[in-house]
Amino acid sequence: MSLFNKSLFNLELRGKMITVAMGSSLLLAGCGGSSSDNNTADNTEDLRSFEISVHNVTANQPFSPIAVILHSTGYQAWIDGEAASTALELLAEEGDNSSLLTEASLHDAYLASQTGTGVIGPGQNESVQFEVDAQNGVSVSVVSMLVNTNDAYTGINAAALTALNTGESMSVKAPVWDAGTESNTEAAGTIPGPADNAGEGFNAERSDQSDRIRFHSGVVSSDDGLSTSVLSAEHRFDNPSAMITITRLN
Ligand SMILES: [Ca+2]
Ligand SMILES: [Ca+2]
Repeated sequence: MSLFNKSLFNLELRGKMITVAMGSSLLLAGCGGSSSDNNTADNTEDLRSFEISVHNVTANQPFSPIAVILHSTGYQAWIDGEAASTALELLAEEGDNSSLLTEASLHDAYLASQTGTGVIGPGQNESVQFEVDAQNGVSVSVVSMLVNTNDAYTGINAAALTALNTGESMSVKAPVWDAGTESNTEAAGTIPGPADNAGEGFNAERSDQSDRIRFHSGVVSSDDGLSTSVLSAEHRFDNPSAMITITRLN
């Protein structure tokens, strides 16, 4: 089992655990005897439900299982131009979202999170739904690796959803980011996706010269003169790599 496949296996287990935990939370909310129509002094909840749908629009860059986090103001999965956290490095190099989700769950601004159920292939999409208490505001962050790269990822960084009315949607064209933690060699043995069978995922050494998050400059590929690249023209990408649609359900 390659590192990537092993990560997916662990993620699927984790996904089930998170789903159970969320279900329990919703059940407890329902048993409290209050509803959004009950304007008692004690009822300060502002329950809102959202659907987040991630559509892969690349030619041949499968997405690792998505990490989707709902939170109030203050949480950021990354900061442009600054060094990636180790949790983001793990996701961007190996597609393993477990540390990022754990870190988010410990943040004061955390509301809820889910992992995707598996890889989202080119042309495919996956949707997840949430119900959260939005009384302190609600934003969404989404992170997923482009697995036929060294350390590229896509997503949304703390997009505010508070102004969305019931039934309204917003769409985000998500660009590709370079985590800045691994050099973009495209070389055999360095890429966890299917373009490089059994390539290495996470390596704690920060071999990228910059060690800062920035827009990804794209892959070169063997078709464009990088003879040591395991990638070909079909692995190129241009922005956006994902269309992410958020709908407020109620
Ligand atoms: Ca890089
Ligand atoms: Ca590294």
